[in-house]
Amino acid sequence: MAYQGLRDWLEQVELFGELQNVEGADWDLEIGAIADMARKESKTAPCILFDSIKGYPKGYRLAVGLLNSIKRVALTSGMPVDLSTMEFVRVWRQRIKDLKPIPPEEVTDSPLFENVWEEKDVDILRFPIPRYNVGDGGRYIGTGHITITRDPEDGWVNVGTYRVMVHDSQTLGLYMSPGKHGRIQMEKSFAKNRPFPVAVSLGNDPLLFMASAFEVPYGVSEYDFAGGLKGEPVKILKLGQSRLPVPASAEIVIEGECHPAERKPEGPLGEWTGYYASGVRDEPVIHIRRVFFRNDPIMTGAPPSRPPAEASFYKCFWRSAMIWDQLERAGVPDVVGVWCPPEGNTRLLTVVAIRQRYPGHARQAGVIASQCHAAAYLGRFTIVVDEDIDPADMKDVLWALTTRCDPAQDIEILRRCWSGPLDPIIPREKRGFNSRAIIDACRPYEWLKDFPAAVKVPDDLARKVKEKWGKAILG
Ligand SMILES: Cc1cc2nc3c(=O)[nH]c(=O)nc-3n(C[C@H](O)[C@H](O)[C@H](O)COP(=O)(O)O)c2cc1C
Ligand SMILES: [Mn+2]
Repeated sequence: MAYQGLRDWLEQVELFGELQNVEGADWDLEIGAIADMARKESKTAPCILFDSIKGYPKGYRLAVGLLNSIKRVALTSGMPVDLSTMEFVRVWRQRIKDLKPIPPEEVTDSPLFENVWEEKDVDILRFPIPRYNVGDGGRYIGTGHITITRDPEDGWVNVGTYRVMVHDSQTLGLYMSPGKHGRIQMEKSFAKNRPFPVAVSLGNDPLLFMASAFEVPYGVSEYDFAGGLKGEPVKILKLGQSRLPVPASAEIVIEGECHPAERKPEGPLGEWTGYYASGVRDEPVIHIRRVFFRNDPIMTGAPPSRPPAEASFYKCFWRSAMIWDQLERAGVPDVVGVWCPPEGNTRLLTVVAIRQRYPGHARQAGVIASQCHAAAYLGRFTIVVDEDIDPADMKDVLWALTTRCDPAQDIEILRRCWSGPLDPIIPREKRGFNSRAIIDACRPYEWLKDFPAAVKVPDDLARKVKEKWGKAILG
C-alpha cells in the first residue's frame, strides 16, 4: 500500500482534498450530527478530523467517516479508482482468491510507549469520546476500532470490530453478538471460569479496521489476512501477561479483561439497521489495566447509522467479493457477479448473477450465498439472476425480479437462521433466529431456450445510431 499507518493515510487524503478539519465541536451529539451531515450532503463525503473538541486539549483528536469515498477505499486497499462497481468486486475477489495470509511480525518499539497509564492512573474520560446520537445510552469509544482476543483453547488471535461503550473512567462495556468469533472465544474462557483478556486498539491503519469487520473464516486471524492484503506483515507488540498482540502503529491501545460472572447494561446505540433495536442488554465489562497512547493521539470512529452509511459503503465491495469467494470454494460454478447493495447495509440483500449450467444451479447458488460465513449473520433476501443482469444495477435486478420470478415456485424460505438482538423485525423475546427468502429470478432452466426474447436494440445498431445521432440527441 502506498501509505504507512493512519497519520500518513490522513496526509494523503488531505492531499487529494478529502480531509476536513473541524475545531471546537462538542463531543456530545454535535460530532455525530456533523458526521451525518457530511456523509449525506457533501459531494466528497470527507473524512473529518476533529480537534480542540469542547472541554479537551488541542491535539486530542478524533477522525470519523474514514471510508466514505471510493478514493479512500481504493487508497486503503491498494485498488484502482476508475473501475465500475462489478469490476471493483471482481478484482477484489481475485485478490482474495490469490491471497496468501502473512502472519504479523513482532516488534518491541512503538510510539505507543510515549504515554502509559497503569491501573489507578487510568482515566479513559481524558479522551474526547463522543456520544453520537440522541438515543445513545452512553459515550462510545469503540466503533472505528479493533478488538483483539485470543482463543483460550487453540491460541489463535481474532481481530473484530465490536462496539465499546464507556461505563466510567476505568470500565467499558463490550458487545459481541452471538456467534461472533470474539464471543465464541470469550464463552470458552468463561466456561472454564477464567477471566478473558481483551485489547482495544484505536487509530489504526484503516486496512486493519477494514479487515476486522470482514467475515474472515473462523480460526484465521484477521492480522494474517490484513498482512496478506497489504503484502507485508502487520507489525505488532505483545502486551503484558496476556501477550495479546496489538498493532505497533496504533494511536491508543487499551489493555484489560472481562470477568466470567460480571455483566452491566450496555446500549442503546444507533445501529447499522437504522434502529435502536437491541436496546439495552446486560453485557460483559472490560476492566482497564493499562492504556498506551501516542502524543496527540488520534481516535477513530465509525458510528453505525441508517443505511446507506459508512460501513455499508465500503463493506459492499468486500462483502460481495467474500460471498463470491465462498460460493466458489463451496463448488458453485459460473458465478459472474455478486452485489450486496448499500441500501440493504450489505447484509440484508444479496444479489448473485450466474450463468445457469444445470437444473438446480440457481437454488444452490442462492442457498449458499445466503448461508456462507460472509452472509450468514442477519441476512434477509438473496436474489439469484442470470448473467445478462448486472447485480449492481438495481433497475436491472428489479426487472429480473418482476419478470423472471414466479413467486409461487421461485421463493424458498429458510427458517431459524442466524440473526441476533439487532434484528428490528423480530419481536424482542424471539430474537436470535430469523428467516431468509431465496428468490430465484433466473429464467426457468428447463425452458431457457423458449423463454420470451428480451427487447433490446442490438449492440452494433446501438453503436451506429450513437455515432450518427448521439450528438444531436444527447448533446
Ligand atoms: C462500525 C462497526 C461496528 C460494529 N459493531 C459490532 C458490534 O457491536 N458487535 C458485533 O458483534 N459486531 C459488530 N460489527 C460487525 C463485526 O465487526 C463483523 O461482523 C466482523 O466480521 C466480526 O468479526 P468476526 O467474524 O471475527 O467475529 C461492527 C462492524 C462495524 C464496521
Ligand atoms: Mn474472525
